[in-house]
Amino acid sequence: MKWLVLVLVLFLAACSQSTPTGNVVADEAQVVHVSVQGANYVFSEDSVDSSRPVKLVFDAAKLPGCSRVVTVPQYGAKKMITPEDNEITFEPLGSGPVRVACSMNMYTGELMVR
Ligand SMILES: [Cu+2]
Repeated sequence: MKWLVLVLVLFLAACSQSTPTGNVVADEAQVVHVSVQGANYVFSEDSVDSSRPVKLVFDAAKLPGCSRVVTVPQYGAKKMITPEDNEITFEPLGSGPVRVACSMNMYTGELMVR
């Protein structure tokens, strides 16, 4: 009888492991690191996928002057980047370039969404 219980327990354990626990991977944000070179925002990825959220992580130490005041106009985002608060997350509404600019439009960049 004991072996039957053991088999049952192992069977149930195997079942619970193969049961999906939610679409975690699909909802996981794509992390893109952002710094400034010259007058441009430079992204660590050439492009991102339109099906998942995008998390822009700014390197606060590499944002000169007003490039710290970042806007993502298409997604209504504006943030003063600090070392403690350096992320902007958005969910792509479709494919195409997403513009990133400082609030005065001196520093600009485009991240391609595919
Ligand atoms: Cu500016």
